[in-house]
Amino acid sequence: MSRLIIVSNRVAPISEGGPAAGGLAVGVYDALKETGGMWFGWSGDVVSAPPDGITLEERGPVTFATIGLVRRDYDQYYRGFSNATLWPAFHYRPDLIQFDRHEFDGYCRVNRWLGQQLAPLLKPDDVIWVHDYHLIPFAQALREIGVTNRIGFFLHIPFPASQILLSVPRHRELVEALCSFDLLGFQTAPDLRAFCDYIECEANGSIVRHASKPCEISAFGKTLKAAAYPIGVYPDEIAALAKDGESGRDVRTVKATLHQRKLVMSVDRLDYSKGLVERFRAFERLIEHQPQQRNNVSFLQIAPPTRSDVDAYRDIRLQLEAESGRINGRYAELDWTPIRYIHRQYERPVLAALFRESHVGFVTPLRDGMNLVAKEYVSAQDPADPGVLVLSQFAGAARELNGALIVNPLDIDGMADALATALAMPLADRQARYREMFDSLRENNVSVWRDNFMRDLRD
Ligand code: GDG
Repeated sequence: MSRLIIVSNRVAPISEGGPAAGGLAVGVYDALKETGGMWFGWSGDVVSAPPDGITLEERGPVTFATIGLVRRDYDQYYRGFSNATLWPAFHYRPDLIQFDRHEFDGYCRVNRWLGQQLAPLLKPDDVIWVHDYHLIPFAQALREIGVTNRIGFFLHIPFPASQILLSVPRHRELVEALCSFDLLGFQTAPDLRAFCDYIECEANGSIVRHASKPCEISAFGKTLKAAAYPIGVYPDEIAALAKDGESGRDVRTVKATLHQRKLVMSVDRLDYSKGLVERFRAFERLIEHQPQQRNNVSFLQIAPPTRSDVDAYRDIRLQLEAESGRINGRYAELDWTPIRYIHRQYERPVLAALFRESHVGFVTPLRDGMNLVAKEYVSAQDPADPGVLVLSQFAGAARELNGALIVNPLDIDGMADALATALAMPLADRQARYREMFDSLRENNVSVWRDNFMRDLRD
Protein backbone atom coordinates (compact mmCIF):
# COMPACT_ATOMS: atom_id res chain seq x y z
CA MET A 1 0.00 0.00 0.00
CA SER A 2 1.20 3.54 -0.71
CA ARG A 3 2.76 5.53 2.13
CA LEU A 4 0.67 7.93 4.18
CA ILE A 5 2.00 11.44 4.79
CA ILE A 6 0.33 13.36 7.62
CA VAL A 7 0.76 17.12 7.67
CA SER A 8 -0.39 19.14 10.67
CA ASN A 9 0.65 22.37 12.33
CA ARG A 10 2.21 20.50 15.25
CA VAL A 11 3.53 16.97 15.16
CA ALA A 12 2.14 15.00 18.12
CA PRO A 13 4.82 14.19 20.69
CA ILE A 14 4.18 10.49 20.77
CA SER A 15 6.10 8.21 23.08
CA GLU A 16 5.34 4.85 21.60
CA GLY A 17 3.03 2.78 23.75
CA GLY A 18 2.68 5.67 26.18
CA PRO A 19 -0.63 7.13 27.24
CA ALA A 20 0.38 10.76 26.70
CA ALA A 21 -1.31 11.41 23.38
CA GLY A 22 -5.03 11.94 22.74
CA GLY A 23 -7.44 10.17 20.36
CA LEU A 24 -6.52 12.05 17.22
CA ALA A 25 -2.79 11.54 17.64
CA VAL A 26 -3.15 7.87 18.49
CA GLY A 27 -5.63 7.24 15.65
CA VAL A 28 -3.44 8.89 13.07
CA TYR A 29 -0.26 7.29 14.41
CA ASP A 30 -1.88 3.83 14.18
CA ALA A 31 -2.58 4.42 10.50
CA LEU A 32 1.00 5.56 9.93
CA LYS A 33 2.36 2.44 11.59
CA GLU A 34 0.16 0.26 9.39
CA THR A 35 1.07 1.75 6.02
CA GLY A 36 4.44 3.28 6.91
CA GLY A 37 4.87 6.95 6.31
CA MET A 38 5.75 10.33 7.64
CA TRP A 39 4.30 12.98 9.96
CA PHE A 40 5.40 16.46 8.96
CA GLY A 41 4.87 19.78 10.74
CA TRP A 42 6.21 22.58 12.89
CA SER A 43 8.49 21.41 15.73
CA GLY A 44 6.96 23.93 18.14
CA ASP A 45 10.25 25.84 18.33
CA VAL A 46 10.63 29.50 17.41
CA VAL A 47 14.18 29.70 16.03
CA SER A 48 16.45 32.71 15.65
CA ALA A 49 17.65 31.92 12.09
CA PRO A 50 15.90 30.16 9.18
CA PRO A 51 16.36 26.40 9.72
CA ASP A 52 18.73 24.46 7.41
CA GLY A 53 16.05 21.93 6.65
CA ILE A 54 13.74 19.36 8.12
CA THR A 55 14.80 17.29 11.15
CA LEU A 56 14.01 13.62 10.56
CA GLU A 57 13.48 11.10 13.32
CA GLU A 58 12.72 7.46 12.49
CA ARG A 59 10.55 5.34 14.74
CA GLY A 60 9.94 1.96 13.12
CA PRO A 61 7.98 2.50 9.89
CA VAL A 62 7.17 6.11 10.82
CA THR A 63 9.35 9.14 10.16
CA PHE A 64 8.72 12.28 12.20
CA ALA A 65 9.70 15.30 10.11
CA THR A 66 9.76 18.64 11.92
CA ILE A 67 10.98 22.15 11.27
CA GLY A 68 11.28 25.33 13.36
CA LEU A 69 9.66 28.68 12.54
CA VAL A 70 11.41 32.05 12.69
CA ARG A 71 9.72 34.70 14.85
CA ARG A 72 8.14 36.60 11.94
CA ASP A 73 6.60 33.41 10.53
CA TYR A 74 5.32 32.36 13.95
CA ASP A 75 3.78 35.80 14.47
CA GLN A 76 2.14 36.09 11.07
CA TYR A 77 1.17 32.51 10.23
CA TYR A 78 0.44 31.01 13.65
CA ARG A 79 -0.33 33.73 16.18
CA GLY A 80 -1.75 36.13 13.61
CA PHE A 81 -3.83 34.83 10.73
CA SER A 82 -4.46 31.29 12.08
CA ASN A 83 -5.34 32.18 15.65
CA ALA A 84 -6.44 35.82 15.62
CA THR A 85 -8.37 35.73 12.29
CA LEU A 86 -9.44 32.21 11.32
CA TRP A 87 -10.06 30.75 14.79
CA PRO A 88 -12.56 33.44 15.91
CA ALA A 89 -14.21 33.60 12.47
CA PHE A 90 -14.70 29.83 12.24
CA HIS A 91 -16.07 29.82 15.82
CA TYR A 92 -18.72 32.42 14.96
CA ARG A 93 -16.98 35.29 16.75
CA PRO A 94 -16.60 38.01 14.07
CA ASP A 95 -16.35 40.52 16.95
CA LEU A 96 -12.95 39.02 17.84
CA ILE A 97 -11.52 38.87 14.31
CA GLN A 98 -8.27 40.77 13.89
CA PHE A 99 -7.13 41.08 10.32
CA ASP A 100 -3.78 42.27 9.04
CA ARG A 101 -2.94 41.81 5.37
CA HIS A 102 0.75 41.21 6.18
CA GLU A 103 -0.32 38.33 8.41
CA PHE A 104 -2.44 36.88 5.62
CA ASP A 105 0.55 37.15 3.27
CA GLY A 106 2.73 35.52 5.95
CA TYR A 107 0.19 32.69 6.34
CA CYS A 108 0.29 31.97 2.60
CA ARG A 109 4.09 32.36 2.51
CA VAL A 110 4.63 29.87 5.35
CA ASN A 111 2.27 27.37 3.69
CA ARG A 112 4.29 27.67 0.44
CA TRP A 113 7.56 27.34 2.34
CA LEU A 114 6.36 24.26 4.25
CA GLY A 115 5.25 22.76 0.92
CA GLN A 116 8.69 23.38 -0.57
CA GLN A 117 10.32 21.67 2.41
CA LEU A 118 8.11 18.60 2.13
CA ALA A 119 8.09 18.18 -1.67
CA PRO A 120 11.60 16.66 -2.05
CA LEU A 121 10.71 13.95 0.49
CA LEU A 122 7.60 12.79 -1.39
CA LYS A 123 7.33 9.61 -3.48
CA PRO A 124 4.97 9.57 -6.48
CA ASP A 125 2.35 7.30 -4.91
CA ASP A 126 2.33 8.85 -1.41
CA VAL A 127 -1.10 9.87 -0.15
CA ILE A 128 -1.09 13.15 1.79
CA TRP A 129 -3.54 14.00 4.61
CA VAL A 130 -3.43 17.61 5.79
CA HIS A 131 -5.03 18.69 9.09
CA ASP A 132 -6.76 21.87 10.11
CA TYR A 133 -7.12 25.59 9.53
CA HIS A 134 -3.42 26.48 9.71
CA LEU A 135 -2.88 24.67 6.42
CA ILE A 136 -5.78 25.67 4.15
CA PRO A 137 -3.45 26.79 1.29
CA PHE A 138 -1.16 23.74 1.60
CA ALA A 139 -2.48 21.71 -1.37
CA GLN A 140 -2.49 24.79 -3.59
CA ALA A 141 1.14 25.41 -2.60
CA LEU A 142 2.09 21.83 -3.50
CA ARG A 143 0.18 21.93 -6.78
CA GLU A 144 2.03 25.12 -7.77
CA ILE A 145 5.35 23.27 -7.58
CA GLY A 146 4.10 20.29 -9.55
CA VAL A 147 3.04 17.80 -6.84
CA THR A 148 0.28 15.58 -8.28
CA ASN A 149 -0.24 13.16 -5.34
CA ARG A 150 -3.68 12.70 -3.83
CA ILE A 151 -4.15 15.27 -1.04
CA GLY A 152 -6.96 15.31 1.53
CA PHE A 153 -7.84 17.88 4.18
CA PHE A 154 -9.70 17.49 7.47
CA LEU A 155 -11.04 20.55 9.26
CA HIS A 156 -11.14 19.94 13.03
CA ILE A 157 -13.06 23.13 13.80
CA PRO A 158 -16.49 24.26 12.53
CA PHE A 159 -16.89 25.60 9.01
CA PRO A 160 -18.85 28.83 9.42
CA ALA A 161 -22.03 29.92 7.68
CA SER A 162 -21.34 32.03 4.57
CA GLN A 163 -22.44 35.30 6.19
CA ILE A 164 -19.78 34.81 8.87
CA LEU A 165 -17.08 33.69 6.44
CA LEU A 166 -17.75 36.75 4.31
CA SER A 167 -16.51 38.87 7.22
CA VAL A 168 -12.99 37.43 6.77
CA PRO A 169 -11.18 39.55 4.20
CA ARG A 170 -9.76 37.29 1.44
CA HIS A 171 -12.39 34.59 2.13
CA ARG A 172 -12.62 33.80 -1.56
CA GLU A 173 -8.92 33.00 -1.78
CA LEU A 174 -9.28 30.67 1.19
CA VAL A 175 -12.17 28.73 -0.32
CA GLU A 176 -10.46 28.61 -3.70
CA ALA A 177 -7.37 27.19 -1.97
CA LEU A 178 -9.53 24.53 -0.28
CA CYS A 179 -10.70 23.46 -3.73
CA SER A 180 -7.13 22.35 -4.58
CA PHE A 181 -7.54 19.35 -2.28
CA ASP A 182 -8.96 16.10 -3.67
CA LEU A 183 -11.10 15.42 -0.60
CA LEU A 184 -12.37 17.75 2.15
CA GLY A 185 -13.53 16.30 5.46
CA PHE A 186 -15.71 18.17 7.96
CA GLN A 187 -16.74 17.18 11.47
CA THR A 188 -20.53 17.32 10.94
CA ALA A 189 -23.23 17.60 8.29
CA PRO A 190 -23.94 21.29 9.15
CA ASP A 191 -20.26 22.14 8.53
CA LEU A 192 -20.41 20.39 5.18
CA ARG A 193 -23.65 22.21 4.37
CA ALA A 194 -22.08 25.58 5.21
CA PHE A 195 -19.19 24.86 2.86
CA CYS A 196 -21.54 23.72 0.07
CA ASP A 197 -23.65 26.83 0.58
CA TYR A 198 -20.61 29.05 0.02
CA ILE A 199 -19.65 27.07 -3.09
CA GLU A 200 -23.13 27.38 -4.62
CA CYS A 201 -24.15 30.85 -3.49
CA GLU A 202 -20.88 32.79 -3.32
CA ALA A 203 -18.54 30.96 -5.71
CA ASN A 204 -20.99 30.04 -8.45
CA GLY A 205 -19.91 26.41 -8.20
CA SER A 206 -21.99 23.28 -8.57
CA ILE A 207 -22.50 20.21 -6.40
CA VAL A 208 -23.68 16.67 -7.09
CA ARG A 209 -25.00 15.14 -3.87
CA HIS A 210 -25.08 11.41 -3.10
CA ALA A 211 -26.85 9.65 -0.25
CA SER A 212 -23.94 7.62 1.13
CA LYS A 213 -20.89 8.86 -0.74
CA PRO A 214 -19.01 12.17 -0.63
CA CYS A 215 -20.56 14.91 -2.70
CA GLU A 216 -18.81 16.04 -5.86
CA ILE A 217 -17.96 19.71 -6.15
CA SER A 218 -16.97 21.78 -9.19
CA ALA A 219 -15.73 25.29 -8.45
CA PHE A 220 -12.89 27.61 -9.41
CA GLY A 221 -12.16 25.34 -12.39
CA LYS A 222 -11.46 22.38 -10.10
CA THR A 223 -13.29 19.25 -9.02
CA LEU A 224 -13.11 17.64 -5.60
CA LYS A 225 -15.11 15.59 -3.10
CA ALA A 226 -16.36 16.53 0.36
CA ALA A 227 -18.11 14.72 3.23
CA ALA A 228 -18.60 14.74 7.00
CA TYR A 229 -16.37 12.43 9.08
CA PRO A 230 -17.10 12.89 12.81
CA ILE A 231 -13.92 12.24 14.78
CA GLY A 232 -14.08 9.70 17.61
CA VAL A 233 -12.07 8.31 20.51
CA TYR A 234 -11.06 4.81 21.66
CA PRO A 235 -13.70 4.39 24.41
CA ASP A 236 -12.46 1.04 25.72
CA GLU A 237 -8.92 2.33 26.20
CA ILE A 238 -10.18 5.42 28.02
CA ALA A 239 -12.40 3.23 30.21
CA ALA A 240 -9.40 1.06 31.14
CA LEU A 241 -7.26 4.13 31.84
CA ALA A 242 -9.99 5.57 34.07
CA LYS A 243 -10.44 2.35 36.00
CA ASP A 244 -6.70 1.93 36.53
CA GLY A 245 -6.44 5.47 37.87
CA GLU A 246 -9.24 5.04 40.42
CA SER A 247 -6.90 4.41 43.30
CA GLY A 248 -4.22 6.91 42.18
CA ARG A 249 -2.97 9.70 44.44
CA ASP A 250 -4.77 12.56 42.64
CA VAL A 251 -8.14 10.84 42.74
CA ARG A 252 -7.69 9.96 46.41
CA THR A 253 -6.87 13.60 47.16
CA VAL A 254 -9.96 14.85 45.35
CA LYS A 255 -12.16 12.29 47.10
CA ALA A 256 -10.74 13.14 50.50
CA THR A 257 -11.34 16.85 50.04
CA LEU A 258 -14.86 16.37 48.66
CA HIS A 259 -16.12 14.72 51.86
CA GLN A 260 -18.97 12.88 50.05
CA ARG A 261 -20.04 15.98 48.12
CA LYS A 262 -20.96 15.51 44.48
CA LEU A 263 -18.55 16.64 41.78
CA VAL A 264 -19.28 18.50 38.55
CA MET A 265 -16.27 18.52 36.24
CA SER A 266 -15.01 20.22 33.07
CA VAL A 267 -11.73 20.15 31.16
CA ASP A 268 -10.97 22.59 28.35
CA ARG A 269 -8.08 24.49 26.90
CA LEU A 270 -8.58 28.02 28.23
CA ASP A 271 -10.28 29.26 25.06
CA TYR A 272 -13.11 31.76 24.62
CA SER A 273 -14.92 29.28 22.35
CA LYS A 274 -15.38 26.87 25.25
CA GLY A 275 -18.03 28.91 27.10
CA LEU A 276 -16.25 28.92 30.47
CA VAL A 277 -17.59 32.19 31.82
CA GLU A 278 -21.19 31.24 31.05
CA ARG A 279 -20.55 27.84 32.64
CA PHE A 280 -19.25 29.41 35.86
CA ARG A 281 -22.34 31.60 35.97
CA ALA A 282 -24.59 28.58 35.46
CA PHE A 283 -23.00 26.85 38.43
CA GLU A 284 -23.48 30.03 40.43
CA ARG A 285 -27.15 30.14 39.36
CA LEU A 286 -27.59 26.55 40.58
CA ILE A 287 -26.32 27.30 44.08
CA GLU A 288 -28.09 30.66 44.13
CA HIS A 289 -31.53 29.26 43.33
CA GLN A 290 -31.17 25.91 45.06
CA PRO A 291 -29.67 26.59 48.50
CA GLN A 292 -29.83 22.87 49.31
CA GLN A 293 -27.06 22.33 46.75
CA ARG A 294 -24.68 24.57 48.71
CA ASN A 295 -21.95 22.65 50.44
CA ASN A 296 -23.25 19.52 48.70
CA VAL A 297 -21.64 19.91 45.29
CA SER A 298 -18.32 21.26 44.00
CA PHE A 299 -17.37 22.26 40.49
CA LEU A 300 -13.87 21.38 39.25
CA GLN A 301 -12.71 23.23 36.13
CA ILE A 302 -9.34 22.23 34.70
CA ALA A 303 -8.28 24.71 32.02
CA PRO A 304 -4.68 24.37 30.81
CA PRO A 305 -3.14 27.49 29.24
CA THR A 306 -3.17 27.88 25.47
CA ARG A 307 -2.14 30.59 22.96
CA SER A 308 -1.49 32.99 25.81
CA ASP A 309 0.27 35.45 23.49
CA VAL A 310 -2.97 36.17 21.58
CA ASP A 311 -4.84 39.16 23.13
CA ALA A 312 -8.27 37.52 23.31
CA TYR A 313 -6.79 34.66 25.34
CA ARG A 314 -5.33 37.01 27.92
CA ASP A 315 -8.77 38.62 28.22
CA ILE A 316 -10.61 35.34 28.81
CA ARG A 317 -8.08 34.32 31.48
CA LEU A 318 -8.60 37.56 33.38
CA GLN A 319 -12.38 37.29 33.04
CA LEU A 320 -12.38 33.76 34.37
CA GLU A 321 -10.15 34.59 37.31
CA ALA A 322 -12.50 37.44 38.17
CA GLU A 323 -15.62 35.26 37.90
CA SER A 324 -14.28 32.36 39.97
CA GLY A 325 -13.03 34.82 42.60
CA ARG A 326 -16.36 36.62 42.71
CA ILE A 327 -18.47 33.45 42.95
CA ASN A 328 -16.24 31.82 45.55
CA GLY A 329 -16.11 35.07 47.54
CA ARG A 330 -19.89 35.15 47.55
CA TYR A 331 -20.66 31.52 48.42
CA ALA A 332 -17.59 29.79 49.90
CA GLU A 333 -17.73 28.57 53.47
CA LEU A 334 -14.92 27.70 55.85
CA ASP A 335 -15.01 24.07 54.69
CA TRP A 336 -16.32 24.44 51.11
CA THR A 337 -15.08 26.15 47.95
CA PRO A 338 -17.81 26.04 45.27
CA ILE A 339 -15.51 26.36 42.24
CA ARG A 340 -12.08 24.80 42.01
CA TYR A 341 -10.50 26.42 39.00
CA ILE A 342 -7.11 25.04 37.99
CA HIS A 343 -5.15 26.72 35.20
CA ARG A 344 -2.80 23.82 34.61
CA GLN A 345 -2.37 20.67 32.56
CA TYR A 346 -2.82 17.16 33.98
CA GLU A 347 -1.69 13.75 32.74
CA ARG A 348 -4.21 11.93 30.60
CA PRO A 349 -4.73 9.00 33.02
CA VAL A 350 -5.42 11.46 35.86
CA LEU A 351 -8.07 13.24 33.80
CA ALA A 352 -9.71 9.94 32.85
CA ALA A 353 -9.83 8.83 36.50
CA LEU A 354 -11.27 12.19 37.59
CA PHE A 355 -13.94 11.96 34.89
CA ARG A 356 -14.95 8.60 36.33
CA GLU A 357 -15.11 10.07 39.81
CA SER A 358 -17.35 13.01 38.86
CA HIS A 359 -21.14 12.91 38.86
CA VAL A 360 -21.60 15.37 36.02
CA GLY A 361 -19.47 16.16 32.97
CA PHE A 362 -20.25 19.79 32.17
CA VAL A 363 -19.22 20.44 28.55
CA THR A 364 -20.73 23.64 27.22
CA PRO A 365 -18.73 25.24 24.39
CA LEU A 366 -20.24 28.20 22.57
CA ARG A 367 -19.01 26.52 19.38
CA ASP A 368 -16.89 23.41 18.88
CA GLY A 369 -16.02 21.31 15.84
CA MET A 370 -16.57 18.08 17.77
CA ASN A 371 -15.34 18.24 21.41
CA LEU A 372 -13.44 15.14 22.39
CA VAL A 373 -13.73 15.88 26.12
CA ALA A 374 -17.47 15.05 25.91
CA LYS A 375 -16.64 11.68 24.33
CA GLU A 376 -13.83 11.03 26.80
CA TYR A 377 -16.10 11.83 29.75
CA VAL A 378 -18.67 9.24 28.67
CA SER A 379 -15.96 6.67 27.88
CA ALA A 380 -14.43 7.01 31.35
CA GLN A 381 -17.63 6.30 33.33
CA ASP A 382 -18.17 3.35 35.61
CA PRO A 383 -20.94 1.28 33.93
CA ALA A 384 -22.30 0.36 37.37
CA ASP A 385 -22.66 3.98 38.47
CA PRO A 386 -22.18 6.34 35.52
CA GLY A 387 -22.20 10.12 35.66
CA VAL A 388 -24.35 12.35 33.45
CA LEU A 389 -23.10 14.44 30.52
CA VAL A 390 -24.48 17.98 30.18
CA LEU A 391 -23.55 19.05 26.65
CA SER A 392 -23.86 22.17 24.53
CA GLN A 393 -26.02 21.97 21.43
CA PHE A 394 -23.19 23.80 19.63
CA ALA A 395 -20.61 21.02 20.05
CA GLY A 396 -20.35 18.70 17.05
CA ALA A 397 -20.56 15.83 19.57
CA ALA A 398 -24.16 16.77 20.41
CA ARG A 399 -25.25 15.23 17.11
CA GLU A 400 -24.07 11.80 18.26
CA LEU A 401 -24.34 11.76 22.07
CA ASN A 402 -28.09 11.33 22.36
CA GLY A 403 -27.97 10.34 26.00
CA ALA A 404 -26.59 13.72 27.09
CA LEU A 405 -28.68 16.53 28.55
CA ILE A 406 -28.42 19.06 25.74
CA VAL A 407 -28.25 22.75 26.68
CA ASN A 408 -27.89 26.14 25.05
CA PRO A 409 -24.69 27.59 26.56
CA LEU A 410 -26.13 31.10 26.48
CA ASP A 411 -29.12 30.06 28.60
CA ILE A 412 -27.69 30.31 32.13
CA ASP A 413 -30.94 29.23 33.82
CA GLY A 414 -31.33 26.35 31.38
CA MET A 415 -27.82 25.12 32.19
CA ALA A 416 -28.46 25.44 35.94
CA ASP A 417 -31.67 23.39 35.53
CA ALA A 418 -29.80 20.73 33.56
CA LEU A 419 -27.17 20.52 36.31
CA ALA A 420 -29.90 20.03 38.92
CA THR A 421 -31.53 17.32 36.76
CA ALA A 422 -28.19 15.59 36.25
CA LEU A 423 -27.31 15.67 39.96
CA ALA A 424 -30.66 14.10 40.85
CA MET A 425 -30.92 11.57 38.03
CA PRO A 426 -31.84 8.00 39.14
CA LEU A 427 -29.32 5.22 38.49
CA ALA A 428 -31.42 3.36 35.89
CA ASP A 429 -31.81 6.50 33.78
CA ARG A 430 -28.08 7.26 34.03
CA GLN A 431 -27.20 3.72 33.02
CA ALA A 432 -29.52 3.70 30.00
CA ARG A 433 -28.11 7.01 28.74
CA TYR A 434 -24.53 5.89 29.33
CA ARG A 435 -25.02 2.54 27.59
CA GLU A 436 -26.50 4.14 24.48
CA MET A 437 -23.67 6.67 24.24
CA PHE A 438 -20.89 4.18 24.96
CA ASP A 439 -22.19 1.82 22.24
CA SER A 440 -22.26 4.62 19.71
CA LEU A 441 -18.74 5.74 20.67
CA ARG A 442 -17.53 2.18 20.12
CA GLU A 443 -19.27 1.94 16.77
CA ASN A 444 -17.78 5.23 15.57
CA ASN A 445 -14.38 5.10 17.19
CA VAL A 446 -11.38 6.99 15.89
CA SER A 447 -10.34 4.10 13.62
CA VAL A 448 -13.67 4.33 11.82
CA TRP A 449 -13.15 8.08 11.31
CA ARG A 450 -9.66 7.54 9.92
CA ASP A 451 -10.53 4.53 7.76
CA ASN A 452 -13.57 6.21 6.20
CA PHE A 453 -11.55 9.30 5.34
CA MET A 454 -8.64 7.28 3.93
CA ARG A 455 -11.00 5.05 1.89
CA ASP A 456 -12.57 8.09 0.23
CA LEU A 457 -9.20 9.79 -0.29
CA ARG A 458 -7.63 6.75 -1.97
CA ASP A 459 -10.79 6.10 -4.01
C1 GDG B 1 -9.97 20.66 18.24
C2 GDG B 1 -11.39 21.18 17.98
C3 GDG B 1 -12.17 18.79 17.97
C4 GDG B 1 -7.38 18.97 27.62
N1 GDG B 1 -6.77 19.37 28.75
C5 GDG B 1 -5.83 18.46 29.02
C6 GDG B 1 -5.85 17.49 28.00
N2 GDG B 1 -6.80 17.84 27.16
C7 GDG B 1 -7.18 17.04 25.98
C8 GDG B 1 -8.59 16.52 26.10
C9 GDG B 1 -8.92 16.27 24.63
C10 GDG B 1 -8.13 17.37 23.91
O1 GDG B 1 -7.12 17.82 24.83
C11 GDG B 1 -9.02 18.55 23.58
O2 GDG B 1 -9.83 18.19 22.51
P1 GDG B 1 -11.23 18.92 22.25
O3 GDG B 1 -11.88 18.17 21.15
O4 GDG B 1 -12.02 18.93 23.49
O5 GDG B 1 -10.90 20.42 21.87
P2 GDG B 1 -9.77 21.23 21.00
O6 GDG B 1 -8.45 21.19 21.67
O7 GDG B 1 -10.34 22.58 20.77
O8 GDG B 1 -9.67 20.39 19.61
C12 GDG B 1 -12.41 20.20 18.56
C13 GDG B 1 -10.72 18.38 18.11
O9 GDG B 1 -9.84 19.38 17.56
C14 GDG B 1 -10.44 17.05 17.40
O10 GDG B 1 -10.85 17.08 16.08
O11 GDG B 1 -12.98 17.87 18.68
O12 GDG B 1 -13.72 20.62 18.26
O13 GDG B 1 -11.58 22.47 18.53
O14 GDG B 1 -8.43 15.03 24.18
O15 GDG B 1 -8.63 15.38 26.91
N3 GDG B 1 -5.02 16.42 27.97
C15 GDG B 1 -4.12 16.30 28.99
N4 GDG B 1 -4.04 17.22 30.01
C16 GDG B 1 -4.88 18.30 30.07
O16 GDG B 1 -4.81 19.09 31.04
N5 GDG B 1 -3.29 15.26 29.00
